[in-house]
Amino acid sequence: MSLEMAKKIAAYKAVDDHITDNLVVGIGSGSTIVYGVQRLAERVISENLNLICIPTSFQAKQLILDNGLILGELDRNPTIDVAIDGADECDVELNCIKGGGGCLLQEKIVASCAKTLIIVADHTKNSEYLTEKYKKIPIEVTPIAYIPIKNRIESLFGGDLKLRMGGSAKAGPIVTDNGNFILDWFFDGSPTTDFDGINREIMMIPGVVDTGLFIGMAKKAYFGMPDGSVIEK
Ligand code: ABF
Repeated sequence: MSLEMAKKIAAYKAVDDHITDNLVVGIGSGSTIVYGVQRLAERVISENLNLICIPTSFQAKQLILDNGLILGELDRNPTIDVAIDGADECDVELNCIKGGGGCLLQEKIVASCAKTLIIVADHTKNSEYLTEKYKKIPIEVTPIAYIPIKNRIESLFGGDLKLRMGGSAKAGPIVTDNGNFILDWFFDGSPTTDFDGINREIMMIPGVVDTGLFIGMAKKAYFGMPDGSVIEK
């Protein structure tokens, strides 16, 4: 089974397990959630569901509009019933690394407003511990502070932080939907690394807007497997 199909079966199962009528739904970013939104649109039509969808990025907003779903916003819907989002890596305790697509801040805000956060991914995201497979932790920072933040984290925890640049050679740094930079922290953890403590310390550094460490936030994860099955944890 292709990786795309693995993403699709995970997303479809999560939507079918958690979406009912009259819900406010957080819509994540990335490629797996595209299938989740497709399934939401199918069910809105077939079951005449009333859903309000809250985006986690410009991409998510376009996905909601392109699929004919009702676009909501946190101003009107500060409490979200269920958020469905992708991840770059998910460990045995459902802690995640997110932000590979640079949308981590709004993803974390939406996740924090949700009663339930559901992760949907293909099997390559399923790990024993964070950084087992996905070696970089995105950190969104205020542009003026990226060097002092880089220096501080490297001296506190080691590893190497790199400013995320645009696609072409001449491109400058990536600028997020919120006007910030992303530092990718290349860090090798272990099963015993205290990512919760590390996250709290990094969040205290002036200029750090947020991190891609989603610790203790997800309630359930669905992984599409190569054999066509979906494992849940
Ligand atoms: C988003 O989903 C990001 O946090 C993460 O980088 C991405 C994973 O992308 P994909 O679903 O394409 O694997 O939520």
